[in-house]
Amino acid sequence: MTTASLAMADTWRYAHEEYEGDVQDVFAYDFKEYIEDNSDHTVQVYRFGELGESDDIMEQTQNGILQFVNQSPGFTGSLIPEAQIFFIPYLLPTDFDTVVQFFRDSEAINDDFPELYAEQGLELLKMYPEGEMVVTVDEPVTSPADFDGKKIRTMTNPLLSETYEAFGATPTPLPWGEVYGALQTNMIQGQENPIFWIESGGLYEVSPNLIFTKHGWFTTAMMANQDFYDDLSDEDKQLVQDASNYAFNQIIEHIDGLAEQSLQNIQADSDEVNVVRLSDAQIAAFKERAPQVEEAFIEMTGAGGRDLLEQFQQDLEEAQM
Ligand code: 6CS
Repeated sequence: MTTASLAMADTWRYAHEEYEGDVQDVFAYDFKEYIEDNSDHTVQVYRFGELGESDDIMEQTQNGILQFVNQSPGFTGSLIPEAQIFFIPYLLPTDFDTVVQFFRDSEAINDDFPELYAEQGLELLKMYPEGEMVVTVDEPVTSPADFDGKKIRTMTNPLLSETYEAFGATPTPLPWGEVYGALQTNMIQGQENPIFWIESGGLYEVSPNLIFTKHGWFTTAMMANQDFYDDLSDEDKQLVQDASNYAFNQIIEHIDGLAEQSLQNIQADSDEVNVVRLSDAQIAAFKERAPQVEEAFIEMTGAGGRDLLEQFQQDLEEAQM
């Protein structure tokens, strides 16, 4: 290594919301691998809890203490209201190939969202799906009436509360760190998450009815502090973009079949787990409540949100063709 290249070798700090081997961790390590294989830079990855909750790592990124952060729209929704679009139920299809195609090609995802994140000092690098949402509850739920009186934990954005109210439940927003304990002590009776996370966080141990409602996908987003990104050389900007694309392609391979494998692991570990796959007729009863959530989204985001939703729907149609 020459002195010149040594002087250019930086250590970039990158925090995400999950544990070792989870989807965001795999993405972060793929990103790190690409950067380190193709430059003199180093990426230091911080996992859940090392630097605080999701809101803490976002704040640290906006302040420039961290260079990269992976924060899910479930939490970013309070900062960027439009990011709540992912919580309009039954907007995204559950078919894997369509979802992947959508994330690859969508104008809303790849052009509109970067502008919204830029307004908050963030350079959005990738949005990607982690898995289909599954609701875990203390008792089997097959209709909105079954949710009556049940406190369901939501990530901390107001639109997701609207969704669970529309579904007949009592939404209870909580940061991740409080979810297991709240289920264990019956302060809440359920929550939603992709299966790999239900396995990884041991949620099935304290919330054993797994309800496949088909109402959405857990989506996440990886971004950089914008001042940091803007100050990079053109070469390093390209490196960061290429590393993001590399990690995205790797993660799509990683999540293909992951939910099925995680469900098998859960069932091998516990006899208590009860899988409830809602029929089309049962799903229809939840789906017919989606329009009120869509209206709430537009109320929260105005004309910009309406345009984004139209673009989103057009992109979805194109992905389904
Ligand atoms: O439910 C949550 O809060 C967490 N779920 C996932 C899949 N990733 C991180 C997030 O904090």
